[in-house]
Amino acid sequence: MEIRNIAIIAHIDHGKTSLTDALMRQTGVAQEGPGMDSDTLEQERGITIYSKNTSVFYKGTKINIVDTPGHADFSSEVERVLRSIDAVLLVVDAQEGPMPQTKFVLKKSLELGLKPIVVMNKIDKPASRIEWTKDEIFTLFMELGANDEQLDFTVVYSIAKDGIAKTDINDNSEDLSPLLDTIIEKVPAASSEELTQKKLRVQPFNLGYDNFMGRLAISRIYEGVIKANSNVFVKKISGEVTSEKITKIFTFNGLSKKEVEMASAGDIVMIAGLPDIYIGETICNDPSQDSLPLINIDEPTISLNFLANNSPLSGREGKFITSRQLRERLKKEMEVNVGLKVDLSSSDYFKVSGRGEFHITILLENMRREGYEIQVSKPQVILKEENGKKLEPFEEIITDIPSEMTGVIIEKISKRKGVMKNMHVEGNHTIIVFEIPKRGLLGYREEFITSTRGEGIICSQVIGFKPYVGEINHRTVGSMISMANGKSLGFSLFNLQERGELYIGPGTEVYEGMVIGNAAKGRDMVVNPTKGKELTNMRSKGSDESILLTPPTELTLEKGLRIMSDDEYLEVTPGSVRLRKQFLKESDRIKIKRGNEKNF
Ligand SMILES: Nc1nc2c(ncn2[C@@H]2O[C@H](COP(=O)(O)OP(=O)(O)OP(=O)(O)O)[C@@H](O)[C@H]2O)c(=O)[nH]1
Ligand SMILES: [Mg+2]
Repeated sequence: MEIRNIAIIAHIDHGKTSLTDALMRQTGVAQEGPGMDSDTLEQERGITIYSKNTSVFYKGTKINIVDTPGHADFSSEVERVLRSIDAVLLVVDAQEGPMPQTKFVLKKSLELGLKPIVVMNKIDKPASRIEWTKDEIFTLFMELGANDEQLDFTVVYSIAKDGIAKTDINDNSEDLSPLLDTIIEKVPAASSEELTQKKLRVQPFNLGYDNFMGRLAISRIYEGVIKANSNVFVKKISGEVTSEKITKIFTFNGLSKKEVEMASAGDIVMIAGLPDIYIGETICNDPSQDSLPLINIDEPTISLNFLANNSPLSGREGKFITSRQLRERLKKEMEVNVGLKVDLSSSDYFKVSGRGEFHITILLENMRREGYEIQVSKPQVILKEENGKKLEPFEEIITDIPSEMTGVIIEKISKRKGVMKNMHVEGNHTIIVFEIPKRGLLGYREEFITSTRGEGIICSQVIGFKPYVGEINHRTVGSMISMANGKSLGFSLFNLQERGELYIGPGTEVYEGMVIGNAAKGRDMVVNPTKGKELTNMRSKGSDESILLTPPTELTLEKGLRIMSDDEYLEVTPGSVRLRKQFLKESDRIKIKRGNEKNF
């Protein structure tokens, strides 16, 4: 059978998964109902977190499709996928036009010599700007140095959510056939008799895990035929060659996988039986064969410590609370979470490094749902040293804001060492591009949303390491810390709410050293949220019932990671997210601070 291998890439939310789901429905491999975003967190958040494979069949051809995540923290995953397919569908929202992620994934595709098919999606949106979007896409191709062949890209228009595509905007179309026909026509065939005749060469580009089968390698067969229960050699990245046995092979079929006895050159398969296999290694028949070119895996950019929860409230909600259980869980995570690194060398804390705050948030959310209790330290940006020079990761950010806010935003971003690269006005909006050290950006999103009153859009993308720009100090609030154990009372919260933003409401269990809010004055303050009104025999006016409390700010995982300060932990349990000081007693904190000053 003929095979085509494609990946669907785009900025977040431009419609990749809707398109993949619609392609599966039209070709009959999936019904209405849950589609590719099958993970619980994906469904709740409405975004793709993990890249996933599927295959559809059309006019006697098998089309292997990889649906990729759009969020910037998972972009390194996209890069790996691009190495293993032959063409990309670049989905672009017909109203928004190209966005930062569009630029990033297109750049990677062009560098790899891929010829994108542009799918202009959401043409049903009343505010869609088809001609404008087309021009913007063309400009972007030019800017990114596309060659003549790449510049001559095909555009297909679509309404992915309704399963409709057309090659001419004025065509009438009821389904996705125009897109499927374009794929068959434009994407090079992956399989051929000649390739199948060659000796086996297979390369994994993604990993999976199954409790019974162990590690799974999602791989492209470049040459030859792979068979279940066969002996193979694995050429490792280190240059070492190991002898292994493949136990099972699966091909993709809609949302499910099909076990097969063999598969041949051009296809994408999932392989079981190789417990130590890793992305970019070469699986072959004969150790003298050449390895396939390596696949780069992007380095993590932030790190933080995970430790067992030792707060006074630990163990109330979780099933797994010891360091040993934490270690086992993190070890398991490393099986599949390719962008993640965990240092297990210490026995009581584990340094976890990842691609961004969101990458870490997803791991924490999964763990708390499984019943873990964890404490984490503040995420720190990972610095690098090259030729004696200190380097740090930089991001490009694009902000789209109402024009009257331009001054405020530029000022705030400059304080965080952001440098303006480009600015243009569109109607009553201004679009500004900055380059900023990732350190400066940490925690900025919350502030951006507040300062634009939710009307601004901000997107970012890591662009690489650049020289360290010196200290950045932008924390403007302190923490409001409880001095007491007990339940918070409305009366005391009423008095405290004027001095900062509270994270708790009345009747919340608190402990000494727990952070219950921020302190607007900029310095930490220790307060007693459990203090009731002094009792007198007299009944006065203004009793507790008439107290008006501002609703507290809910502390989510994301928010907690962003706003916490260096000497705090975020306490994460199945039912709660709390902030606390690492040293719960004020006297200890003072001692530590004095000690630090002495050492200085
Ligand atoms: N109006 C309109 N909305 C669409 C269309 N296609 C998708 N959407 C909506 O756009 C939103 C995002 O769609 P997804 O398919 O999840 O986008 P995605 O690119 O996979 O998103 P990530 O994987 O998170 O990057 C959903 O609410 C869809 O219903 C379309 O053709 N028209
Ligand atoms: Mg998606």
